[in-house]
Amino acid sequence: METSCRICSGPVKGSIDLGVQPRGNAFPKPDQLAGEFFYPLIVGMCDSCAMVQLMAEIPQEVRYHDEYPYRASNSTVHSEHFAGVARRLLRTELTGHDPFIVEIGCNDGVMLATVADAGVRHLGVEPSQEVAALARSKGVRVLPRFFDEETAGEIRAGHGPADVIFGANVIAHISHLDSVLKGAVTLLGPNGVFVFEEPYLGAVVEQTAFDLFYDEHSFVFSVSSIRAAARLFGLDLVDAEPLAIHGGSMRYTLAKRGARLPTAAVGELLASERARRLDRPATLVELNRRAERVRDELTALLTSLRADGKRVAGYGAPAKITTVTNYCGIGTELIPYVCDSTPSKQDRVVAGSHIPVVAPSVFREDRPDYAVLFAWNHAKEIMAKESDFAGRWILYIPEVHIL
Ligand code: DWN
Ligand code: ZN
Repeated sequence: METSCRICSGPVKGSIDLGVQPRGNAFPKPDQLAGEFFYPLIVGMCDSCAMVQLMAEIPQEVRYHDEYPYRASNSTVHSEHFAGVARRLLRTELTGHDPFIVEIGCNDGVMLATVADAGVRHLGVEPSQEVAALARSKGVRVLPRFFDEETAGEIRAGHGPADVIFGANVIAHISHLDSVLKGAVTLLGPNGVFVFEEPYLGAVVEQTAFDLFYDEHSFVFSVSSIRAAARLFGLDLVDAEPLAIHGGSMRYTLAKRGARLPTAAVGELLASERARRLDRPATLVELNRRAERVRDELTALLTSLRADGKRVAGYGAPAKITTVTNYCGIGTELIPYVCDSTPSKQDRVVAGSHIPVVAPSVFREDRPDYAVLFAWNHAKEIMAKESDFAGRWILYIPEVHIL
């Protein structure tokens, strides 16, 4: 299978095949299972610009509807992280006269609430109504739209140039990334910055985190691919900063061409990516092999636990659970339920594998022998919260192991 790169039109060959998959965050109600949407989850890297991307294109209106269930404030660690991001931007970039920040995909206002509290001019651009309402309840101004070049022009006309455009775990979702980059050029003031943080290809490869691939992640970025994309649209990559969040992310800072000098970190990370062959499609082919091994070992472990009469539950219903359970063919016969603290996911099922999502109280009362930690990027927070759990944790990242 071969397609053209969404960024530079270069050739992209499929290297990772995770089978036929539903949408990661669909979480249908048990009576909504007829006619579920499925697509082939194949991932490739562009031969020319090294951008890692899904081969299929799923319309964004299907993915980010009004009932989009993810709540960024659900984790204490995440809430603290984003309040910290806001404080830092207020200290470093939003210091001039009447500064202005735009956040693409502000979700429930986890970052902009701190900016609003500081009385700084801001605008969240968020098409999903339920999360937008939560952001508004925290005093955040929200424009209910998708961000693209046209929206950027309208915001500039109505509010003036932005000092900062921010996005977290959203820019890699947008298949029309070219329009977002053009929009950034339109909206930013001469010394403005476009800052975004997204799961990092280096972390995905290092940890065999194949479950980071699902419909919402149109791309998985690297420093090399973002530098190339920025250049194509009149921007420079001027900083890159590794982050621990979401199992390993990278924060990228883009500025208008020639406006700022790149930090030393950019060159260092580019060299490290070349050494780790993160710009080579063969690296994805190798990742595919390791994903197959995890799939085989996880299903073998769960099958043998079932044969031994052990009771196994799932913990956390992140979007990632959809990829893992559908790729591995894990259904309710191996994992009868999964618990998650997000009310909008409870009493629903994981798309495709149809594992019911219940409240954590059900898990605590049930006291299973084993729990598969699907929200593995929140391991520390969850294990501390569930310190009374007497069973054992099963992890499958970076490889299948029991704690
Ligand atoms: O890009 C995206 C990322 C980065 O965030 C999105 N497309 C959606 C989302 O992905 P995810 O669903 O994989 O995110 P999380 O943060 O890994 O999801 C964790 C899940 O675990 C949530 O459903 C909440 C749940 N949870 C829980 O039940 N108890 C989390 C914590 C910390 C807990 O204590
Ligand atoms: Zn390309």
